[in-house]
Formats: sequence, structure tokens, C-alpha cells
Amino acid sequence: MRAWSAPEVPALPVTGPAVRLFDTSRNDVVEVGAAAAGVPASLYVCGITPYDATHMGHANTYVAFDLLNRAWRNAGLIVNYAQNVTDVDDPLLERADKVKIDWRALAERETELFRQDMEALRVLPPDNYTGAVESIPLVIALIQRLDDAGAIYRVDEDLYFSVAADEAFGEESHFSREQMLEIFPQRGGDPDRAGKKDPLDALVWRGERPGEPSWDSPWGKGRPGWHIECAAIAREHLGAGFTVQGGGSDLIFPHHEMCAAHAQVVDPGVPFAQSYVHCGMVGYLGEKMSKSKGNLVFVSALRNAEIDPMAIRLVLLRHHYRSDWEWTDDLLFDAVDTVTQWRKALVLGRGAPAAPVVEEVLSALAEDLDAPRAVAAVQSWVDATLGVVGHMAETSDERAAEQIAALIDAALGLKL
Ligand code: 5CA
Ligand code: ZN
Repeated sequence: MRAWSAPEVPALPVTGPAVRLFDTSRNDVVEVGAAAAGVPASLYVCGITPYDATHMGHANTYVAFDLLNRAWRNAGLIVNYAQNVTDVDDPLLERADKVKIDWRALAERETELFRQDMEALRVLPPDNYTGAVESIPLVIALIQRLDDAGAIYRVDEDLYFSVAADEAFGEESHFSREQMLEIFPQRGGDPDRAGKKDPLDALVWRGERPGEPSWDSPWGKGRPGWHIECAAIAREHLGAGFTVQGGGSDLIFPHHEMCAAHAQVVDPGVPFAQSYVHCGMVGYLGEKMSKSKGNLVFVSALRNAEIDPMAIRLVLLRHHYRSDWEWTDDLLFDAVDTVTQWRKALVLGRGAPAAPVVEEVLSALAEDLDAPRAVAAVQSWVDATLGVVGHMAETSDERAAEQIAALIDAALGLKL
């Protein structure tokens, strides 16, 4: 499916350092994407389920991986980025039913709104933006291979994947079996389904139910399970053992564990992804922001209220991607003031020396995407520039503002 338009990204005069990120599966900060010269860094980020508008939690996740995309490019790497759209799944069908709209129309409408939100936030688009529906042939082919490997069994009209088939099952999340059993039903799993070999086994093909959309398959009509969708799309576009699998921390288990397990059974000995990277959860009014709870702040609602998307982006950048935090209106008002102040400094032309700021911002982002540290470095430059220009012209740099504007655009995605 169509992604969104790419913003222009200025080239920087220096190359950034190699990128290091916290990898959930290794529980440590490791270098990512440095494999071999000429081999692109490959990124798969789990996309939206398009039954409602983009909220700040989604925006936070996609801006975080946008920082990774930019840090890799600034380090001189070519990036191959894929993202899915879960355009057929239970919550989408339930919402469509509730508001009496065709599920396809709902998915299309919300995906289009998401594209506009991403464009407004200057998020670089994926090279492959792929829906679940258009990937059904890929899903069927992957289930077929899993079946050949003896990893699939039938329960009534549905097909399940046996987690016992993957020797490395559990090595992505490192959750104990008790933790898995507790979280599984909260995140779409069905541990109590009669006939399963292991309560943790994952649904890969849901046989046709009355009133639900379905597609032909060798096992009868039905629709894909959730995890098999991302496993199939990521393998197709990025290959086995791609660089980073990303998403919010709510996807650590079962989603990313199951995606990895599916893929690892058909590519024995090759990890699904080299690293798994997870963003913290954004909350609002005391709880995780989520469509099911309804405590949402929508990007589009703020845009409709004429809020500068760069101020929204700055609120996100002021929080480390791995931390859990709460959205408040005050954070936004403060960011609006900051953006105004930064613009004042940038129009002066002359300013405090730019080179040390370029180095600090690129280093901060390469070290586990430390955007708050990068923002603080820009703030120091703005303070120094607003303080010195006019009476300390000889210590100032004639082209500083131009260089800082290019830096914050290329590295932080802020075009001011
Ligand atoms: N379609 C699936 C992934 S394949 C899905 O989880 N969709 S979603 O619309 O629920 O979430 C889209 C992305 O936003 C996921 O990466 C999810 O981890 C992230 N996300 C959802 N809610 C929040 C939140 N409150 N804070 C931060 N990230 C969030
Ligand atoms: Zn996914």
C-alpha cells in the first residue's frame, strides 16, 4: 500500500557515530546496523491497527524509530525500512460493527489520517508499507512452510502454531512461563481454548465465522492471525536476520516473541531479527493511552486546533524513548514557547559556534537515541546565541544558524 511523502532531509557536513541501542533480547546496549559495508540496515516497526486516529503513544513510537532511521543515515548507512498496517483484525472488525461502517472503509480512513499525521510530524516513510490484507498470500505461504515443519495443528476450524517448535522461544522477551501465561490473555492470546497443546500456542489462521471477512486457503476459508502477519511481511521485505524489530513495550510479549518463533522455525539457526527495540508507553490521566480505554490525545485533533506539529514532536523528543511518561497540556504549551524561542535564535543568522553542538547532538542520538540530551544541547546553543549576538559578535559563527537548522532538521526531524 502507499506510504506517505518523504520530507526533505538536509545533508550534514560530518558523519555521525555508529548507533548503539538497548536490545530487549540481550538486555544490554549494543551496536546495531554495523554489519558489513554496503549492507543496508533493515528496520521493521509494527504499524497501526487502523480503527481509530493516531494518538500520542503511536506518535511517540514512530518518532522514536524515525530518530533511529535518521541516526543510521547520518552515520552513513543505507536504511531499508518496512512497516505493516493491521488492516484486518478483531478490534478493527469490532469497531466497524459498533459504528456501522464497512471495516475496509474504516481501515482506509484511519490509515489515511495516520499518513497525514506522520507527514505533519516529519516522520520518514517506510520503503515498504504493507497491509495485512494484501499480504494474505505471504501469510498462507509461511503457514504452509510451518506446517511442513510440523509446527501447525488444527483446533476445530482454526490453525495453531506450536511454540515448542522453536528452540529459541522465550529468548526475545526472557519472560518466565508464569509471566507469559499472565500477559498472553491480556494481549489477544487465548490460553484457555480447549484443544490447544500448550496454552501459549498462537493462532495463525482463524477459520471463517459468520459475518467476518474471509479468504481462501488450503485449510479452508479464514483470515490471518496477528503474529504471522508481521513475521510474513518482515521476512518478505527484509529477509531473515534483519537488523531491528521495533515497537512499543506492549509488543515485547506475545507479539514479538511469536513473530520471532514463527520465522525461526522456517529459518533454523537464524534469529528473526538481530535486535529487538522497544519504546516506553505514553500515558494520559493516570493510565496507558489506549484505544480500548479511550484516554486519548490525538495528533489530528491538535493539528486541527492549529498546534504546530513541530511543538508536538518536541514534546516527544524531550522524553527518552524507553521511558514511560504522561502526556499533559503543560508539556505542549511549554514546547510551543520553546519552538518560538528557537526560531528567534535561528533567524539571527550569526550565533554561538555550531560545530560542538553538531557533535554533541549526533553523539547523543547514536547512544541509545538520547533525544533529551540532544535537545538540551540545542537549547544551550539557543541560550548562548540569544545571549551573545549583538555584543559578542567576534566569538560568534556567521553560518551557525544555518548549520543548526540543518542539524535539527536532519537529526531530530524538527524543521523550524
Ligand atoms: N498493529 C499492531 C502491531 S502489528 C498494533 O499494536 N497496533 S496499535 O495501533 O495498537 O499500536 C501501534 C504501535 O503503537 C505499536 O508499536 C504499539 O506498541 C505502539 N503503542 C500503542 N499504544 C502506545 C502507547 N500508549 N505508548 C506508546 N506506544 C504505543
Ligand atoms: Zn506487528
